[in-house]
Amino acid sequence: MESHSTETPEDCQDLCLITPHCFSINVAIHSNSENRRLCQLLSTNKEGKSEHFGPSNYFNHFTTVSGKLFICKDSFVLIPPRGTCHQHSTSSNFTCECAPGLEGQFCEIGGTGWVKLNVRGPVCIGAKGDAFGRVSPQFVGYVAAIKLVHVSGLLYNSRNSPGAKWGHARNNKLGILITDDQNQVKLPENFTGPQFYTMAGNTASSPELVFPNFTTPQIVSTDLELRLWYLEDHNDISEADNRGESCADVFMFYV
Ligand SMILES: [Ca+2]
Ligand SMILES: [Ca+2]
Repeated sequence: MESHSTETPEDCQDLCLITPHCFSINVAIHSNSENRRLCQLLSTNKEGKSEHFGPSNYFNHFTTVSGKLFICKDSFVLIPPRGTCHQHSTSSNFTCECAPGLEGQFCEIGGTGWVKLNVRGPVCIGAKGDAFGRVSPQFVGYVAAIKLVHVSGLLYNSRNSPGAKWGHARNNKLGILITDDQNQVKLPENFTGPQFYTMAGNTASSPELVFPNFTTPQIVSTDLELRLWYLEDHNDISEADNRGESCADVFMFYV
């Protein structure tokens, strides 16, 4: 289907994941002199056309399970980021430690629906001083929505204002922004700022803040860093009189 050269088998897998109709890959066992390996993207898998696949001295063949997991059929199993698998030293069996929310021998079960991102306690969003919270996906997949479930704390947007979970207590508008690691706003979609905003189904005091169904599901990987900001802190506008923090569990909806 297509040939590329990549540094690692994982890079080749990532290419396959974002290429429509790619169901399996061949990755050269040996790197070339520039430390790169031939990476072939294939539109079929071993089960589909087995006569084309046999043990090879040149390639490791990886195939997808449930469209998300890669398994090396001919030697060992692996694949972060859904889990890490270790072959037993005394047999050809192996054990996989799965990412949170996943299970199965190959970590192939689960990973759809709401999956919690923060595994070491809630993520806290401060009100000033660039006190954003950080969170990253636990595994690769397509994500269609994100939600925050309030755990504790309130944000105060001025000295005398009452507190709110997600924004402005007096007008009940929302003030949580989700950005990338360059502080570019990704959610809410079509955010124009700098004002507090509204989003159907949510208020500043809702138990949950749901950024619903993105226009297009986004592929996410474990090296993605999302930042959760209070709007005034992100914009560096009127933050000096702010106080408090809001702590939440963060979930992504995998499809
Ligand atoms: Ca700031
Ligand atoms: Ca303020």
